[in-house]
Amino acid sequence: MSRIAVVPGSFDPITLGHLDVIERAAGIFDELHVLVVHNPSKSALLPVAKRVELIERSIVEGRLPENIVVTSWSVGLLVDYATDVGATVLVKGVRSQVDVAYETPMAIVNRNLAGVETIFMLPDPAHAHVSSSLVRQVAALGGDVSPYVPHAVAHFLQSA
Ligand code: COD
Repeated sequence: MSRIAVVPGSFDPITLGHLDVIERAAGIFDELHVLVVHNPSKSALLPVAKRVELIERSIVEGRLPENIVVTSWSVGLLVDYATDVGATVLVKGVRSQVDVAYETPMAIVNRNLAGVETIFMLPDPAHAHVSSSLVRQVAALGGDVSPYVPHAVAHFLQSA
């Protein structure tokens, strides 16, 4: 049986922390869907289509492995997308107890709603302090974001 998982996120923009989780998860599952989800509680910097494009360009710097699908979702529950594509697992990176506290209720509700399990993946310590909001802030103030994001994202933000 083929194991399909979803890595959901706002990815506004994708960071080296996200990328590390995506590339490790792609080595564990037969098929991995990287899903840009519109999060209405966050004000977005980038349109969803640009976030998808930057993820595609960032994964193995533009060479998308055959088992990775990058797409977006804005209608309904996250588990509806997972069920539609036959995924049984959500993969979430957890950097701290704050992330665990935020993710745990969603993991329980997603299992109750649709039997979809959530796996928490610890970050590479080199990227554990990185977040999209930090990147947006550094970029807005004219700082160098290249230590925190893939080349494609740094190039896009610094030429925008
Ligand atoms: N290293 C490792 N992991 C990281 C890092 C890093 N440096 N930075 C972020 N992450 C993880 C986050 O902890 C998160 O798991 C994931 O990467 C995505 O992060 P973001 O910031 O891009 O996205 P969020 O936190 O805005 O999450 C958006 C989701 C859509 C994934 C979330 O809101 C969600 O799961 N919503 C569920 C919607 C739903 O169906 N609700 C009803 C039932 S719960």
